[in-house]
Amino acid sequence: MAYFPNVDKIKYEGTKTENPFAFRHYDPDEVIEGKTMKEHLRFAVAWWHTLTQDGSDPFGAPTNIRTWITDDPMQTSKNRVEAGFEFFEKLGVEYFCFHDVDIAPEGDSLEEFLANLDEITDLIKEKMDQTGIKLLWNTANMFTNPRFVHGAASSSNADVFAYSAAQVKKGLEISKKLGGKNYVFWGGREGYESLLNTDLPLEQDNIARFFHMAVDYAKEIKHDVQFLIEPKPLEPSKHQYDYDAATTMAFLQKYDLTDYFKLNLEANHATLAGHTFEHEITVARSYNALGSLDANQGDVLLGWDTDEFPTNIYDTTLAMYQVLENGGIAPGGINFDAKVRRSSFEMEDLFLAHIAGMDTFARGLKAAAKLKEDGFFTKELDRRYASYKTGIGKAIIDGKENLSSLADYALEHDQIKNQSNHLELLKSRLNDYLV
Ligand code: XUL
Ligand code: CO
Repeated sequence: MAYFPNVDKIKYEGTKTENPFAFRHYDPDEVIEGKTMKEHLRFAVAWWHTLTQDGSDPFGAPTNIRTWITDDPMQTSKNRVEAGFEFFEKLGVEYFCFHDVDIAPEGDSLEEFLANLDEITDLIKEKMDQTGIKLLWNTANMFTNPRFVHGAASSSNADVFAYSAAQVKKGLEISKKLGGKNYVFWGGREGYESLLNTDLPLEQDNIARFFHMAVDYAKEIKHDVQFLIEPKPLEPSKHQYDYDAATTMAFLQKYDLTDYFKLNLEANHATLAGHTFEHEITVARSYNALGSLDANQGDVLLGWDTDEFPTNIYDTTLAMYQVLENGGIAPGGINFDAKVRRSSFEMEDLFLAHIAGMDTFARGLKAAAKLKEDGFFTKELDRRYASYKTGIGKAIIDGKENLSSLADYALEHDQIKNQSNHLELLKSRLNDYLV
């Protein structure tokens, strides 16, 4: 049975097309900088937003029409596998991502949950083998169930730590079974509500212990997977420990985890942390820790994680510029951690939303490649930092100076001349690339 009988395989038709079910900018086979767009972008669909999200919000009931929902949770999960693969294939997306609870019902016990996961992942594996569609990453949902009220690995209750371990153990086994490329940790409840009753050092030590156990288990089962942490400053916790890229890198360094972990950066999380997406990507790159991207966007008028589909080409251009400079994002990808608006409730809206996001990233990629080809940013950086190429600047970089030698130099060069940045000119020229 087809869940999207009115939608055919989405094709690239160019900007002249009137067909809403077509790509206008994303041509999977177009070669840019020696790689096809498909290879550059490595798009993934998020199971939770596309297959399980119902359109409810804190003030309103579900709105989404989803024909896979039945009264039997296990049947619904099976239908979602069917619908999901039809959707991925028609959209032409090569990867998908999920939390354990997205794909299978939790049932009444951990044992039942694990058995349900086995049954559903068998089905998923069959579909993967038939279609060639791959798992970009999976993760454990350790934030929705009431047992995580005080956290998961950071919980004050050691039984919850143990339960979380069981979930991640299974998650890694599933990752191996399905050939997952990455394994994600997003610590929605790994933070605190009040410092008055929180042992912050113990909680962080425990999270690190937990991560080391995950690394050890992946080695034990011989699963070579890239671990990723997804930073977010708040929501649902008031303060989350993995606040942003820089905070998370300090944590990874402190606990000796940088060999195993990189970052999965999400645009809307950057906004919540008071950063731009490209700031987070740039910080990660400076640590050689750019792992993967969760593509979405927030709303400047709303202060929460709205997870909208990305449609802002300025942001995707700057993000893709960093990805190109990084030499690509593999084994990571660009996962649409984005949900259709509550008012876009038809099944077909799922296609329209992903097409919008994919076209927006394709435009970003094309603009970024042109910026790179023209040396737009490198010329500007060369100009701005020219003082470090020769003379005293070069001597500083070469490690030939110290405070005394520099003080002697400064005494003779204290009439300092700075140059204007002409930043408005730069921004205006940048706009010429966003066509
Ligand atoms: C929450 C969020 C998660 C992670 C995976 O804001 O982004 O969906 O991507 O747990
Ligand atoms: Co995310």
